[in-house]
Amino acid sequence: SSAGSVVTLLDYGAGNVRSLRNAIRHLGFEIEDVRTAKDILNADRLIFPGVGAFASAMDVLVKTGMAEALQTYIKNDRPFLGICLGLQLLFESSEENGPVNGLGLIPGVVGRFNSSNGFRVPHIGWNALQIAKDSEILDDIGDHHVYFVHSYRAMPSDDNKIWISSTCNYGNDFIASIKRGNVHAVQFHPEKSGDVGLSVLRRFLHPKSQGTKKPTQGKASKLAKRVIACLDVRTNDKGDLVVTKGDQYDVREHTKENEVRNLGKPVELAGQYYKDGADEVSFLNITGFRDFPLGDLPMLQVLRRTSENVFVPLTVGGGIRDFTDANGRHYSSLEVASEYFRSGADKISIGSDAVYAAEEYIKTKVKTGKSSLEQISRVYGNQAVVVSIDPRRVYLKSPNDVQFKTIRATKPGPNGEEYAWYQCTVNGGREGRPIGAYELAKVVEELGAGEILLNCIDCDGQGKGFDIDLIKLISEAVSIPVIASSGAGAVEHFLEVFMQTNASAALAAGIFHRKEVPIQSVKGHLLKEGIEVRI
Ligand code: 1PR
Repeated sequence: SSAGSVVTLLDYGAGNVRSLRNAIRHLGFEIEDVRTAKDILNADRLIFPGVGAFASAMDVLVKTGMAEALQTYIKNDRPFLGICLGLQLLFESSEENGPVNGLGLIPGVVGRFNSSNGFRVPHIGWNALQIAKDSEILDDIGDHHVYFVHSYRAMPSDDNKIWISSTCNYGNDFIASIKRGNVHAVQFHPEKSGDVGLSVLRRFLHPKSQGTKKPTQGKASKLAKRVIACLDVRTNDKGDLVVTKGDQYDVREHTKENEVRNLGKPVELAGQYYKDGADEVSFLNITGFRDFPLGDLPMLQVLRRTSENVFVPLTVGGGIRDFTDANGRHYSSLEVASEYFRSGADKISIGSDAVYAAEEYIKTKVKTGKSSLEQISRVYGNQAVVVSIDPRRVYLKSPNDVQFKTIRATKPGPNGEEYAWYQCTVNGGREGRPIGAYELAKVVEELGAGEILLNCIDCDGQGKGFDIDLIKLISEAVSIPVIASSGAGAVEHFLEVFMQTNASAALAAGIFHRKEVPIQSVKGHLLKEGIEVRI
């Protein structure tokens, strides 16, 4: 490889760095991995994507001598780009499981977002920046949105002012990027921020050759509402992995052959939705409850191939649980999740196994730390763990008919019932469980979920709109972000869910697969009605 087209990457193996590798390769660069502290000192250009928790990252850096090498490298003003935790580690200390000392290069303490006043934590999603000073790498951003996912942040102060190149507001102003000489760091994820994110990486990799633009001042921005495209994936009867779509979770055609409905190929559709402006893409391996995903390698292949070209966050769910195969080999849920992360997922989503964990916790009131939910969020952080809820509406004559949280139904039931509760199901809606969506949501937040994907079996595939009663109930019950899902049939339904509930994102499948409503029309409509979206 010719000098100048190589970038050194410091990856200590704690999460999904595949997307960053893909983005760097996409921009025509080769990657050299740091193996020892010396490789840091010898780098021409170093990227440090911090993943995982602050304390464990510092631990590795100190033990390997890399902490000292990084301090020297940065003090010598060598070209550096830190991402996310790679920004936070430059500060004096962090409150994350701490206080824990950082590299101490920038004055300040990294603290947790305060989830009061309706600001949900983690901060997940797209925000615009307030540019504080000229910082070559941000020149193309202007008022475009970039993608954040974090619960901790560094705050601006008089002591660190000279480092700050942009801030972002989420409840309070926090530091979105720093620049001093050749040293850059960003709290957002350029590798997950679409084209504008890639331009940040490009400007870091090719300094000066880009021509300088006068950076435009970003507008004051709220967290944008996200529009997510969801791909339900399974093997059809011929053995091909297809994107399918159910009608109240029934994915088979009502023909004599009764075949699995086939709406396209997963990698191609995901790539299309990225181009169309989806803020996120989710894959749900809908038969994961019976087909173990590590046996089902095509799904991992789908993730690997998708992450080569799709530079927005990817979530994958289905089959995350402990498993013993026919030969008696045991796999932990953490191994399944790790394999998904290594293959390019940014978040994993847990359905059935989270229901069992919540039931157990309600019964025993003991956090064992052993559930898939607890283990994965401890290792990868709660921002990486989504719980998918698959409830079914059950009408009641009186709110006292069940021990679960009920709502007064906006539309009465078939026999004039005025109340309803939302019963959780497992195994793709096949089995109802003795727990409500409300109870589940509260418990999984406590057990470490960072986000809730809220489906509704009654509305799924019906195109009549989201279940507003349900989404209101859950989004008011928790302080983590809630993704509204099931039932979108028109652009107005997205507006309705954002106007009437506290949902942070809205997900749809059928209308996008059948090309009835393009993603851009959804966003155009929201924008016109005054809802902030990423364009
Ligand atoms: O239980 O951890 O193995 O996870 C299984 C996952 O697969 C869960 O997230 C569960 O929601 C999902 N799943 C299981 N069976 C089905 C099915 O459809 N038969 N799909 C299924 C869930 C719901 C949404 C759908 C929206 C929007 N699909 O993903 O995309 O309802 O659809 P629409 O816009 O067309 O109305 P585990």
